[in-house]
Amino acid sequence: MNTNILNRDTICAIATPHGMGAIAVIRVSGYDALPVVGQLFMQNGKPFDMGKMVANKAYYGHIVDRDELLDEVLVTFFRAPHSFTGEDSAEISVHGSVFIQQKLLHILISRGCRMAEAGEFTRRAFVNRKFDLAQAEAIADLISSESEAAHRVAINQLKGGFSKELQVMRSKLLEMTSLMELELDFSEEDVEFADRSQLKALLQETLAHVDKLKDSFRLGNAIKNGIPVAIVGQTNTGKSTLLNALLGEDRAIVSDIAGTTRDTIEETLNINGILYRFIDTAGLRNTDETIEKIGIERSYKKIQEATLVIGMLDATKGAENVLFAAKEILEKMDLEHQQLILCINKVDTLDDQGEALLGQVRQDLDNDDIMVVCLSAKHGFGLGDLYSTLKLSQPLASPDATLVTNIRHYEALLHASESLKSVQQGLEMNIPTDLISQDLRQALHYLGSITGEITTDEVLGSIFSRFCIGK
Ligand SMILES: Nc1nc2c(ncn2[C@@H]2O[C@H](COP(=O)(O)OP(=O)(O)OP(=O)(O)O)[C@@H](O)[C@H]2O)c(=O)[nH]1
Ligand SMILES: [Mg+2]
Repeated sequence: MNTNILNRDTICAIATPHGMGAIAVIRVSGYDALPVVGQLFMQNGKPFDMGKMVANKAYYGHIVDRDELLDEVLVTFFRAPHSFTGEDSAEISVHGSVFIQQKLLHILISRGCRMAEAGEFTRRAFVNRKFDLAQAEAIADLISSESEAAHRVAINQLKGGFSKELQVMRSKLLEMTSLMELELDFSEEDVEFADRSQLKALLQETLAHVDKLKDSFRLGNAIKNGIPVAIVGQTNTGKSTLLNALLGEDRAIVSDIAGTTRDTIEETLNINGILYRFIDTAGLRNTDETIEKIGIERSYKKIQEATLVIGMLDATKGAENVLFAAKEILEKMDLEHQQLILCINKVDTLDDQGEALLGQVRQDLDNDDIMVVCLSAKHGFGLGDLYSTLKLSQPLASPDATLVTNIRHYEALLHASESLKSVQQGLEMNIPTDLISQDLRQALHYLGSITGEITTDEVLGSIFSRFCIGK
């Protein structure tokens, strides 16, 4: 039985990556999924008996259309509501020829199915309450996760931890709002059902929680897309050499001509399960050259956007220059939100004075939050120290902490936070209950929009259109 009576279309799509593979999986879901696939499926030369079909079991057989054998396949049938979409569905594993995949789609369409739209399987699952919107988005994140950390964040969201936190907050606020709105019905009588001091305490607690989730976006987003690490410093300090050494390939041009790198170069690298986005930048110096100036502006912007900054210093320039250059980078940073790793590069040229220089820099900066390492990017010396320092400085939250990774969620939390602040102010200023309850309703609306308790077709359309076809 189909649980979603509003949508009786049966949809089909290739669920595996496009192109040739060992096998490919075609998904069919909707009202006629079982009879349509059942009619094409044969076992031992006989039509498959759908009356005896056991759900969730893989059957070996053949797809035959009008007496023509298409392929040897495995078919799994699912009965609503026990399927991914919550509808009757089938998954057909065929050999991964592009021809077979396309032909099977054509056959399914000729028998009344239609091609699924992007994200339609997941959208149907959401409509059939298999999971909420935040969990549906977590599936997309899970599929695209490129590192252990991104995977962990997505799987936590899929398990529903984030949704549960939001639900608890919403139900407490909803209870308060209902009590306040009840007062409006008795406005003549000047009664107070919602205890104001209790409401203030609840607001404080909820606002702190919302703000914590909102602030986790910076880290959540960095984990999902790679922690941005800007490699900055004066010209010729060895920034591009370091990028190449980290990547193990000649990605950026290296030369002893100052001002070699004009534009930023970004590459991602997975180090011990964490995805980093290393950004090589144009060297900082005073110049009248127009293009180089634009490049340097970009370098400053990258410093500000980065979670981690690697400040490259040239050991051959002497202690005074090294300290000056370090401070120049520091000035552009916000150490409350960003971390700095200073790399004293080219120590291979220094005989034994590397350690002394290191000590001097540490002493002069007198800041334990700034890490300093000695390096020879050219010869690969000290890279191990840099990896360990990166690991130490990586702004990782505890494994169970909820991290917001989705910009839509972030914006909803931002609005919810603003509405809750208005409620707080309203209470302080004793403004009328109906205005306060309006702000509370706004906050509830924004929190509810994350999990999809409150949503419009337009919002759903824009979310699911970003999924691939077959998801
Ligand atoms: N001796 C020594 N030379 C190095 C080291 N790292 C880089 N160099 C040299 O320093 C010069 C400049 O290196 P780059 O990597 O191009 O420097 P950069 O900081 O990217 O320079 P710009 O792009 O001009 O800002 C090259 O000749 C490198 O070979 C090192 O660890 N030791
Ligand atoms: Mg360079």
